[in-house]
Amino acid sequence: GMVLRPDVVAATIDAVDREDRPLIYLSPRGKTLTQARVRELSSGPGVILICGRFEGLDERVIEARDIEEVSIGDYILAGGEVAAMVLLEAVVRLLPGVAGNDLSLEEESFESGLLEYPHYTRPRVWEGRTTPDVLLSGDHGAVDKWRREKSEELTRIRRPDLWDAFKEHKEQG
Ligand code: 4H3
Repeated sequence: GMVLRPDVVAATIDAVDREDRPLIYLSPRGKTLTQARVRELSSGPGVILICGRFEGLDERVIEARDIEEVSIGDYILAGGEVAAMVLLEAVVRLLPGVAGNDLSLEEESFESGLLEYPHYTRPRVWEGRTTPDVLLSGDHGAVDKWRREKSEELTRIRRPDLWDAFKEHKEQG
């Protein structure tokens, strides 16, 4: 099949002023991107993203330029570009000054290790469905407790893998 030539890819990499930024090749062979890795990348000097098409890069340039392979999940795309945009968006939303980034990041899914609790807004009743009374009670302690319980229940039911990891982590402190 078609493979991108190592000399051409190396010349491209060598023409970039990359300082100490890691070279990341979006590839289904890579370690799956996690929020922990996203957080690390967001606190670093930046990244250089390499996107393949066809059968991707020649193995030798991956070795010679110490390219890290990262996957966004277990599926195949026609090219790495959309995967690169996924990584970019995940990282950029954590940068200081990006809209909403200081408000509630640590209470979101994966930062806590739990899935996010359900959200509600106006109107209080919509198509016969009501917002849970506790959320309108003004009792912040009760609201926090309800959210915590919903997060744990959702995680247990939908993501037993995350739930097991969460419990493991809690036991160790
Ligand atoms: C990344 C890239 C899936 C992912 C990708 C992923 C095409 C890489 C080609 C391109 C190679 C085949 N598919 N899961 N596809 O992150 O250049 O691997």
